[in-house]
Amino acid sequence: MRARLALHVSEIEVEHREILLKKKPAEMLAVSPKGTVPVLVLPDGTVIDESIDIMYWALKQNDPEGWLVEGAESWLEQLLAFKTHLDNYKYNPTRENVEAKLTACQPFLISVENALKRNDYLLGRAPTVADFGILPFIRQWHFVNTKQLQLWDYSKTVSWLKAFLESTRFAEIMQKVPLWSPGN
Ligand SMILES: N[C@@H](CCC(=O)N[C@@H](CS)C(=O)NCC(=O)O)C(=O)O
Repeated sequence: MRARLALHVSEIEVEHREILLKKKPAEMLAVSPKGTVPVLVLPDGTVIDESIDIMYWALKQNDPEGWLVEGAESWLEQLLAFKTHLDNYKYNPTRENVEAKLTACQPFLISVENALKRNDYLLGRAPTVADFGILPFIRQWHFVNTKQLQLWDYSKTVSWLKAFLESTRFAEIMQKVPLWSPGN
């Protein structure tokens, strides 16, 4: 989602090959054996297979809305720990220590809420790569735990997320793309 957001704002045309994770095409694994999406293959054969790297690559080509700003990298680094706790929560089939896992997510969410109390976006009055790099994970968190955001009163975070989910850009990147197969 965040790779798509950056490719969208930078107006870089890509051949979008939608795949099924449970049926990864050999063509994808040949260029990126780790088997995660997204994978971007450049015309010269260079492979970029981390979403954050795709964001930065795209924005370095063209950054019409000024998403690349100082301070964004520090937010994106802080996100890593939150993402680990979120994944622990989401993918733990036994649901052991659910509360502890949720609590582990809290410091990052509090930082986000506090930043949004000061400004409309994480780094000021306009959204940047920090907002768009983080929002997809706040969306995931909201889906796995809608109640918690209300319980803890993260009202600024909820409004920020809602505006993102209702934005034209979000609607455009979420448009359904037919599954790719080698013949099409
Ligand atoms: N660090 C990678 C992680 C990407 C990732 O984990 N993607 C998931 C889908 S959202 C995936 O491809 N999982 C592989 C699988 O489910 O087989 C990135 O951000 O690009």
